[in-house]
Amino acid sequence: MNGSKSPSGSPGVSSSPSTTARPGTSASLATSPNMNPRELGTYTKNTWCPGCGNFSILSAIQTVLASMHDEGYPLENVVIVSGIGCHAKISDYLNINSFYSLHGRTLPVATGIKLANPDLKVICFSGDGDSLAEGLDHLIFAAKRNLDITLILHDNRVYGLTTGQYTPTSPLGFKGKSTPMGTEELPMNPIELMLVSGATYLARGYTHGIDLLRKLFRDAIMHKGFSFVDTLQVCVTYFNMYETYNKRVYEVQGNDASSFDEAMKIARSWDYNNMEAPIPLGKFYDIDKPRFDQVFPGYEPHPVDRDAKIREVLDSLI
Ligand SMILES: Cc1ncc(C[n+]2csc(CCOP(=O)(O)OP(=O)(O)O)c2C)c(N)n1
Ligand code: SF4
Ligand SMILES: [Mg+2]
Repeated sequence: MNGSKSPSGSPGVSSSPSTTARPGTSASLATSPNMNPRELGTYTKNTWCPGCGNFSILSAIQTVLASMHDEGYPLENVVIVSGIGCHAKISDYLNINSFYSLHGRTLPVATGIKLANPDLKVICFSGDGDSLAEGLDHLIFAAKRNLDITLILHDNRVYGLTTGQYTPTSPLGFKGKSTPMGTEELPMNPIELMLVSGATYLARGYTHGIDLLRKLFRDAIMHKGFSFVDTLQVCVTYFNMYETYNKRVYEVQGNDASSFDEAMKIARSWDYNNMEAPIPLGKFYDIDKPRFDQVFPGYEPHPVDRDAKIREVLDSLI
């Protein structure tokens, strides 16, 4: 991985510590207790619109990563992968190993990283266009394989970066740049799709509910297997759903997360189109199942002498 944060919209890789990290923070990542989540920020100019739900996702993941650090988890073992879209700029704003990939190709990159080094925690940040349109096949296969990867979906139900076209989760009649008369398509239900595809952890969060969001992100990252958090991330500029969501979201309580049928029932209780139905948030499904990264032919965990490897790379540059 190279050491520079790539500009917004460009594919590339960067490693922590990055050149845009706040000074004095990188060396402390693995050692100092009680990390301030803000230490995981960067100096890159933030270009998200004021009020965008992406800020909550950034803040929630910073808190979760800082708490993992405080519990002794080495943050150099975390890699984030993003697609292309407004959501993907999170790679620029987080001082963590990152790979800014291509639109729709978040999961192939994450799969390669995980299979090459199964000791890494791989967290994908993807958009509803990124993973449910152009990258849909990759999403289904990642769930089918039950890869040990987390995917946080910034589900704003619109193409934000390209200024407001409909996506697979936009409701029927959504008016945007590509559908000025309103879309004629019914939305898909990503949670239902992930459940039948084989994902082993499913949850929904909302960017106006940061405590729950942190809890779900942490839970999903700790889960062994493919975890998917559909995050209702409001795009204030092209599809402002704050008022609607604020009235209708509620947290599921007491559900049996080991039950496929119960998870399906909760998932189907809101179909992304019905403007009246309550919208469940929380953990819907959580089971154990063999994972692809355990059974991949030829896979064997191989401890690496990190210092020797770094010396070898440095020597090769002299
Ligand atoms: C291969 C490829 N196809 C299409 C595009 C154009 N493109 C860039 S971002 C985007 C949509 C982003 O929407 P989404 O994934 O929902 O992210 P958001 O901006 O809403 O966070 C598209 C179609 C591209 N850059 N590369
Ligand atoms: S266009 Fe929408 S998703 Fe993109 S930064 Fe602005 S509010 Fe957020
Ligand atoms: Mg989107």
